[in-house]
Amino acid sequence: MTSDPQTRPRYLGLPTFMRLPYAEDVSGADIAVLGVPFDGGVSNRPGARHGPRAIRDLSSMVRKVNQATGAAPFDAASIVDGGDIWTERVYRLEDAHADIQAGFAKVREAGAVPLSVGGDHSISLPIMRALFSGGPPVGMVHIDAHCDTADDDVGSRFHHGAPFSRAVEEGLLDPKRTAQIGIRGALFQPDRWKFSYDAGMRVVPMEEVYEIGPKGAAAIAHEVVGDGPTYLSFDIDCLDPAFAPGTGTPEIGGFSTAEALVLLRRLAGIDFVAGDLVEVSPPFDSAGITALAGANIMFEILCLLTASLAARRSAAAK
Ligand SMILES: [Mn+2]
Repeated sequence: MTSDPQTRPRYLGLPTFMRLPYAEDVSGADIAVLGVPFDGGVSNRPGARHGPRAIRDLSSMVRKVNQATGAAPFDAASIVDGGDIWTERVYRLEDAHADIQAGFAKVREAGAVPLSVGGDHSISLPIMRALFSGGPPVGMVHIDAHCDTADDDVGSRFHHGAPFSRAVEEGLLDPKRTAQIGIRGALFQPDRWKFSYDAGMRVVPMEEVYEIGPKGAAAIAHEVVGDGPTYLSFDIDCLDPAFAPGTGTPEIGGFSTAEALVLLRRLAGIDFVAGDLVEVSPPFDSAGITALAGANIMFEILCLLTASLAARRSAAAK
């Protein structure tokens, strides 16, 4: 965060994510927050391409210190707004994904930890390709109303309901170290998320969360991902539509924002190596409710990424 609002009002100037300095070249930064304004993988209601811009605007509300945990990510790490990773080939899903992958390959090369702001959930696949190809498959805490492990929908295997089946098939994601939390909603087929169960992912349906609470769900996540490198994927539709109306595939009976904060804060200690926040769709939003939730959840994810980075550095120094 570049400026103290006591000397420079928060509404002033061009809105970057959380008023961070903009850096076209992210080398030298510990963490880069990046917009991915692409929603060509949406199965029904579009608009998430406008997510990064709306979240940049509302994120000027975010402050420096996490009152609940004491974390101060902007003091603990060098964090920049790396701008948007975008594609010129927006009309062809696979080509657009290739462009997104190329953009994140540069981020990997620069050595910055990315926090990506979508965009629809299909972007997680090219991001994972760029970050994890050639290495061991990563674990994942995935918070969402949907498992997103479907297969072909109207002729595509790369839509926003399928990134994680593809990521497993491509050896990027370890299903046995994957927890999917908040799953709910009616289905087209009873075995819609068969891939998750067959592959050994730990699916935590919302019904289970009602029983064990967000603390219990976080405990399961810790158990499933263990100590290894882990990706955090947060789909804003995990929240109840009362708290996040601005999304493409809302499902009733979800997390309140307060419960999501409890869940995220309880994930501290996991070795998060990158994260994304997806599916904020401003055209369906009201009064910026969803973008504001997204901006604050980004802040929580930054707190987690910063702590993980510090833990890795102190382990490496020993
Ligand atoms: Mn999703």
